[in-house]
Amino acid sequence: VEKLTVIDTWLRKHRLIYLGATRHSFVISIRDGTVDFSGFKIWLGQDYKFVRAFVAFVASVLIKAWKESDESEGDTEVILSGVAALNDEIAWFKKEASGFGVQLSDVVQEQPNRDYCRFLEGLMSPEVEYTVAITAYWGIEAVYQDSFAHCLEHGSNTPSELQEACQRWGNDGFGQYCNSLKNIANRRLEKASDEERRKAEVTLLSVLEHEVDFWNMSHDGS
Ligand code: HMH
Repeated sequence: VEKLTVIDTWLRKHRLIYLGATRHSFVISIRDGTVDFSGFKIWLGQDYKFVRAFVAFVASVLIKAWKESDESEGDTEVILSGVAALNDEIAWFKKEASGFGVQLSDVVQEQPNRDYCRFLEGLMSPEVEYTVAITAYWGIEAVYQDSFAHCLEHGSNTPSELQEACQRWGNDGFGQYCNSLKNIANRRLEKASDEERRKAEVTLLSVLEHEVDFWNMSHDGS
């Protein structure tokens, strides 16, 4: 019997919390085609603001990887490709916003988004271990990958206007990217102290909570 990785153990232990973030009612409404386009536009504007802070966070993870002289040469390349992808992502947000008539310069960051960005800022501190930061990075990406892939699965009824957004995070290539992040995080977590592992677990749970609050901005009620 194969031993479960640290992350797979956590995903079992916190399954309902994980599903709360990846099968949120907003995501389900995209998948079943009942989504309110005004909610999608809110998400678009808010996520654009989030991604700008996320770029700085991913850059901070890159610095942490670089500072670990062991084994992390492959890690820095994986993280760098993530930074490069975010460059395209920002261009995509601008194009998508203009298509949906969302004026990005007018978007005011809502409180849950501010709270999430503040949380990321905390993780950028040099005091936060690489293992904790890379686990958070994986979690943040995995929630979008899992959520949007669900909107593309056989039997989904995602509106054609939203297909491109779902493809952006739901495609197989991005799924493989998330898997490389997961492998890095697992490798580090296996070697980490109990205390560091606990910190990473708590941080992952905070990520999932912030993701739920983020979806709630576009789909309040439930
Ligand atoms: C809120 N979580 C949020 N926005 C994103 N763009 C990502 C995760 C990236 O996957």
